[in-house]
Amino acid sequence: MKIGLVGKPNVGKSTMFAALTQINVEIANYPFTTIDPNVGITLIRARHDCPAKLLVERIAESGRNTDEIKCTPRTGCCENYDRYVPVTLIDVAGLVPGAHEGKGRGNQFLSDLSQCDALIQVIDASCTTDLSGNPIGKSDCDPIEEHEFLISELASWILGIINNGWVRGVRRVQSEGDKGLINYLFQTLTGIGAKENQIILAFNRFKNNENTSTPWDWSEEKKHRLALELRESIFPLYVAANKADVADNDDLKKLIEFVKKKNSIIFPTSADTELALRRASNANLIDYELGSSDFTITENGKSKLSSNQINGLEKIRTILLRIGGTGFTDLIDKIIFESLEKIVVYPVQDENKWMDGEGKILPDALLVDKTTTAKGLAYAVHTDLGDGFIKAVDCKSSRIIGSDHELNDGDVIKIHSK
Ligand SMILES: Nc1nc2c(ncn2[C@@H]2O[C@H](COP(=O)(O)OP(=O)(O)O)[C@@H](O)[C@H]2O)c(=O)[nH]1
Ligand SMILES: [Mg+2]
Repeated sequence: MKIGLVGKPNVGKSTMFAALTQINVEIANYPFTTIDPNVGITLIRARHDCPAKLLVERIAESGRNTDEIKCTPRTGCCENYDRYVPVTLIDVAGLVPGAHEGKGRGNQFLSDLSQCDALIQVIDASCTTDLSGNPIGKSDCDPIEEHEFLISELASWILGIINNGWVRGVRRVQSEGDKGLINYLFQTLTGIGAKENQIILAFNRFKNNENTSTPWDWSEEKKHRLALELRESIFPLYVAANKADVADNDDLKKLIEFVKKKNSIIFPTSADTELALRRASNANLIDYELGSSDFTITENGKSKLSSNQINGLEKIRTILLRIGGTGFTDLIDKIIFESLEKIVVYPVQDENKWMDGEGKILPDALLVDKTTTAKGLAYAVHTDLGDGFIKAVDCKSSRIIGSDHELNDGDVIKIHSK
């Protein structure tokens, strides 16, 4: 699962990236935080207790000792049965007007973008920069325009790709009908990560309002409308209304209403604030729970912080209370679990002890689509496991489940395979 942070320069993408890829849940053995200067891992909390809790309860009920029963996540981590799973973040710098024609860091920008499953547009809701990111002082800029500009830029990029060879490519509609067009789109867009079902969804939405015959005669405007639908399917776009700490409330409200009307997700955010809080938390100066709208200064903090630093933190507290938290935890949680409809499931090798072959308890927590079947999970773990699939066991209920059984959030699954 990869989420790209996009937006014009100076809106706070890198600050947000730095804040979210700092792993600030208490763990010793997390293998990596940053893979690349602009690729990192953030952790999101599953919406259920780690199944280790149930395991401990069952073992305790049977009168056995539970001291050694702790989950051992291979990736992510677990704290007090809050299970955190990794999501990759990419700081996709370089969006400027004309990026789709290669302006700015145009081509690098587009290849970074191709890897993403979803995008968060970071918008400067405080309106202190122009469309190219130059500081302009507080002005009557329009964050909605900024949002629409990105949507149009992304569609132009997609249009550029499908237009290359269009007339010859869509000829197959003569013999194959709509299917020919869908195949053509899939073939040209697979390079930017498009899946066939995404293309079919986009095409069907387009077809609701448009005549899809004789595509070789379509105007550029009509193809652009198709590109807009394709963009929406392939790169769902969400919004962080950043610099909310200094934004004008009316501007913020307008933007939020606009984005919500399009059924997308938006939260007011403050990347600066989140970064400061996570750094202070990592240094054990404050106790800050992700997503919270307050924090406490630790004993260590009280002894180490200067009065200036304490004042700084109190200012941050005022901001936090006013904007109701920094917004990021809610934003990413809603994107992953509501909009993209992901669930977290736990494949194990031992259906009674919920261990892998090395005795690790609940080592893997996988983020998969909520329509994932038992066999689909087998494939997600390993192709061989999928190819040799015989049956699976729902370890919580000990019931045998077949290949087409759809999994639920929090399931612990043992796969039997040849
Ligand atoms: N007031 C305020 N400033 C912010 C916030 N997030 C980032 N900034 C500032 O905005 C400027 C640009 O941030 P940066 O992350 O480099 O933007 P990028 O070009 O989009 O990567 C820096 O001076 C940041 O400190 C925020 O939430 N509030
Ligand atoms: Mg940057």
